[in-house]
Amino acid sequence: PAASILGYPRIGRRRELKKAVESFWAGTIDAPALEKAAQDLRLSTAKRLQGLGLTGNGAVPGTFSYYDQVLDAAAHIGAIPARFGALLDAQGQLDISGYFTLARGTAEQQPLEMTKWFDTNYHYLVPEIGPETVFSLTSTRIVEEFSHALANGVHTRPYLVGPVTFLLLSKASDEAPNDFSPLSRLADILPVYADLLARLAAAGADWVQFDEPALVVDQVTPLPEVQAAVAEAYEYLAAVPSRPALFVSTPYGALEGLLPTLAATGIDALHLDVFKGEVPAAADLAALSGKTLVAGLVDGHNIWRNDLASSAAKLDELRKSGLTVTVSTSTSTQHVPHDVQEETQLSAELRSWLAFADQKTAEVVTLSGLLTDSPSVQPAIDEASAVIAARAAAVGVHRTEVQARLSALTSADFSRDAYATRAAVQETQLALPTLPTTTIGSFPQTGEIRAARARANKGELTQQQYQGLMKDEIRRVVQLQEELGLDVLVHGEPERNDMVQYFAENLEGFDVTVHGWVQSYGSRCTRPSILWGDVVRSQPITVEWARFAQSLTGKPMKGMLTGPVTILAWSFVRDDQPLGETANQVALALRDEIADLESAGIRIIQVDEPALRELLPLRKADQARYLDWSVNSFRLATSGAGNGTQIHTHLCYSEFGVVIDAIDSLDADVTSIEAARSRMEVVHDLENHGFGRGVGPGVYDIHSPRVPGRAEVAQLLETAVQHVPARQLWVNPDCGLKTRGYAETEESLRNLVDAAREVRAQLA
Ligand code: THG
Ligand code: ZN
Repeated sequence: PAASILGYPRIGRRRELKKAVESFWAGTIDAPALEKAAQDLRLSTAKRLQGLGLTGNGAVPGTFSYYDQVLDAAAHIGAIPARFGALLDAQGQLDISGYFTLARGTAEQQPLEMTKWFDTNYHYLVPEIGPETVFSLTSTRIVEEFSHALANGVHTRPYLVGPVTFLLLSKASDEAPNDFSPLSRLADILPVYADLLARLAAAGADWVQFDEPALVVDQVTPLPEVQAAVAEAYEYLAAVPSRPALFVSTPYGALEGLLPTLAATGIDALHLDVFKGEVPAAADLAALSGKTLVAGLVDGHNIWRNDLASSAAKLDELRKSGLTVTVSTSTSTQHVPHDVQEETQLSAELRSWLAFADQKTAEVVTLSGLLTDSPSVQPAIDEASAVIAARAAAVGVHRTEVQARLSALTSADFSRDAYATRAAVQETQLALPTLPTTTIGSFPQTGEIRAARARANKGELTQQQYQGLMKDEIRRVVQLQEELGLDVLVHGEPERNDMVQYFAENLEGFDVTVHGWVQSYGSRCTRPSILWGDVVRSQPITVEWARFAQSLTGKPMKGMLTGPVTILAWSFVRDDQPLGETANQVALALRDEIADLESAGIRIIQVDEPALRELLPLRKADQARYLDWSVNSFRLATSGAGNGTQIHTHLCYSEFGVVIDAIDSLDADVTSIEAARSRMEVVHDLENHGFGRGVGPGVYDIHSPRVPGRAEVAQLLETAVQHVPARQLWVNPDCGLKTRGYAETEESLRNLVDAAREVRAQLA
């Protein structure tokens, strides 16, 4: 079909799927009711997409998922770790409960590990593959979904993560030998993919989409091995005697070295991301002769209205190749909300700049009109150009006072006095014990807190009543910490809905959505803020809360801010200037906030950057430049602090080896990091690197309700002091406590404080 999209949001316009899945987990609906809800959602989605103009056979993608697309591939081909025992039914099939077991674990078994999907905020489940994995067709869900849609008048294009990406994203199972590579099992999974192809053909499917995004990123596996795998996989699948046409998609960047490899196979259509990637050279395009080239022109990852004129120019260039060209999105639109028209609280002006999934579908359909030289396209192109020009000139997009401040910056604004100088002042002023104890910032967000916020938003509580309730909560949290004997306290952040949205709501240049939910993982969603204009802090944001919390205790109270990189990473960010420039604008707002916190008597200020590792570019060649601007923005935010102000930062996710130089360059006085799940492995990275500042490797995993014992925490600390000098070490959980309950939080922190005291005594 001339127009198609790679994928569509699955969660539902009103998060219908989230609600159905969570009801099923809670036991309030049964499997048939869940399936009915899913069917209704799939069908209404398919009809909507048809209505938007995706009409040909195979134009509507079959990208529904109950939880995750990588898990779906594992569920279809039998990649079920042995540690889960017998999950299959008598027919050798994985039912919906077994499927969720892999995603959520059991009392005995950890779920599959979760990790980030390319450079997005979506998280997938990591399959575990070993020599022992027995591959077989353990689900035919995509065939059934195709048949159901067809019976209801929509000829969809079934979707599965392709075999090469599937194996490249997998990890070796617990049973596998050290040198095992999941890719070595390629020949064993291909027959299962082939079986699925035959069944899809028998069901009447004209097309199938295999998603191969792993081919656009630099892999640990050497390129020749990846090339060989791609050639083997797609020659094999193309040779399946009765099959749908093969559509291979390569979203999230330029395909580069693997384009000729795919071109040499018998696939029928190749999708290229020509939004983020480039239009390939003529010689590369020539190699695709006989195939359809699917041009991913419309960005599936960010929310800005497409520059149709620029897309039309790319399309023109591609059509010069003489290939059959069709139009699509650069990636699945699962990364953006459903429909901008739902956001009636946004100004009509801002809405006109945006395109969510429905608007992107319409853009694809519009651009496909160029393929038939339809005269009706030009007015749409002109309109898009006019809107983009209007956006550039709109009030608030470029503000002279912000520009002036940025251009006046000098290198002095990016650095503090030497760490040793600062540390000496801080040591005297703060007078903390060895192995000081603290928490990352948030305390449990109880049902009462959420209910109070909901009532305040509905106008059922006055702002004063709401703030009163939050202050009560802060009092309780401070008192609890005093009782537990923690050394550096936090206020617990009850007043914040989300660590990014809270700042977005309090800064100019941002807007937030009401229905703009985007799936983060499984049934969990976030509502990314929209960063559209130059950033200005018109008044202090956190200062009164911090001042109040500090007034309740003689111990140091940490001021809590979210860093510029994380604010960018978890928002939809303007595309009309370099990210580094936008980050520096946010940094200046935070710099002012830090100055105000200092004036309010706050002596320790934490600037969280959990997303620092997350935004690292996929191609190695782009990484240095990213680390440069991201580190600089953090330094700009924090370098105005006086020597006596201790700057903390917190980073989530492991793999510190990769970014430890960057962490060092942040020049924070104290850095807390996730380490509990990796059993303190991070201390080796710190030791090898010679990390010289304060550091708090997390001593327990907050992602699980399990309470760590005192002895267990003490042992982790004993390990830590063997590799990192005790005077540098801090004791803290490995992340915020927002998602935990109070009972386990209290017990865990008690053990943490006791363990710190025990090891402190040993050291003395
Ligand atoms: N905030 C924002 N973005 C994020 C995270 C965050 N991106 C990455 C990471 N954290 C994703 N992790 C989560 C964890 C929990 C939830 C969502 C993403 C979650 N969401 C609630 C839900 O779907 O029910 C909705 C929360 C709400 O009501 O606001 O629990 O922390 N910006
Ligand atoms: Zn964290």
